[in-house]
Amino acid sequence: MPPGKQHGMHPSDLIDVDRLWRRLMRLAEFGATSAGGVNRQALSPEEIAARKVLAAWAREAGLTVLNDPIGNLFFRLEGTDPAAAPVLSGSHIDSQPTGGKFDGTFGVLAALEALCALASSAGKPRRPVEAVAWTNEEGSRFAPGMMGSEAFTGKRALDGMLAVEDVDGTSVRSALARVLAAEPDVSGRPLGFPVHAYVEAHIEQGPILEREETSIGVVSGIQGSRRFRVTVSGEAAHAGTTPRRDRKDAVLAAVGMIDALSGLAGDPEDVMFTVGLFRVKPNAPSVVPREAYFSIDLRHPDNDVLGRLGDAIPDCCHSNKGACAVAVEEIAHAPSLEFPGSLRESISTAAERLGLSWREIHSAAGHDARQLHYHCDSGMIFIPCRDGISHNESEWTEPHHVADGSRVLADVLWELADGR
Ligand code: HGY
Ligand code: MN
Ligand code: MN
Repeated sequence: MPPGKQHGMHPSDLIDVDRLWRRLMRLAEFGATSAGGVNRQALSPEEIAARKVLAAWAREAGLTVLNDPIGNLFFRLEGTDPAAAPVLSGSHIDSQPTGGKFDGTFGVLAALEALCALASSAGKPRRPVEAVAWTNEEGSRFAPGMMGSEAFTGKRALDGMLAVEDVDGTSVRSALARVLAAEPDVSGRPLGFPVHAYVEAHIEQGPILEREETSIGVVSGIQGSRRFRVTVSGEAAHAGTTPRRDRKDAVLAAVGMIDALSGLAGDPEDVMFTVGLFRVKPNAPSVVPREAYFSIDLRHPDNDVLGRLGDAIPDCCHSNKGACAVAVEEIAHAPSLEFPGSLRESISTAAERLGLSWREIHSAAGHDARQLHYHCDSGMIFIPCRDGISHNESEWTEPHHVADGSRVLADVLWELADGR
């Protein structure tokens, strides 16, 4: 019986929107950039500080705070049946280097708000309900991303993740040790446990909901993605004395590869092809580059297209290497997926009961829900964001969208925890 239902109330009635908005703005202070965005990269000092504040808010509401060996952070509300597999909801608090205030953070704080609302009420759900902040969803500092949810679901082994280093040579292992050492008062728990269902609330990171003035996106699925790293090896030489015919210029070779890959990707609208990271060695103006290292982020909703294009990448690089050498490594491959209809229906029914407009929408962005999808019934709730902008310091959404999304989430979590 939802808290207060005997008085015709629903969990969504207990959401404190002002508190949620204040907390979103407070968390944005950790890693705040001068342009109004957030640079709170995974396992950074900024993230350690933000985790402390989240844990304090959770404890204020009487929730139990736990972490696991990859640093996922959980906030648990006990149910009347503590042995039952919990309902889980959350997202991530790590950001891109020039990220926004809401990507990930909205999902973590909306889940925490739902738990605070439920904890403040008289009733208790049958199942425990937990909020989670997954470690390193973005993958901007340590690649690939989604380390927390992949380790939790067993998709990727923890040891391989711990060895990954950032551009300064700091390993996940050492950065993670600092995170866990900073929260001695947090109980540890093993990696992974059975979950009844997972729901993630997130800004759309696209323009559709805002353009159509629709309040809630019921996410039908997530498009597939493949991530590669390419290392082009040439030879350092004097920029003034070395004839171009004798050079092994890694940057010119890389540029040729990227141009050819862009042509391979074909239809500019449909295939998402991005080279977002590009590093040069020795990166000196008067030295012919001996190495170029770049990322490829390839996405498409059709797994066959994703397969065909991704499989063509190594040959395309090799056929454009010229006098250089090239190594192509695929670091992540996540197929396109559809969320179960049952959860989609729970979300749309909750939106309708709250009198909110909704529509089904496919996620072009990746989320931790894509990993949980193979662990338990999973679903996502989108809210509009201004001009569809994200992974950008001007990312924004409105308090009423935050209110709508968190209310739908609270009712869906309660239904999952107390009903089905
Ligand atoms: O890249 C993504 O789709 C996610 O925002 N990390
Ligand atoms: Mn995100
Ligand atoms: Mn993101």
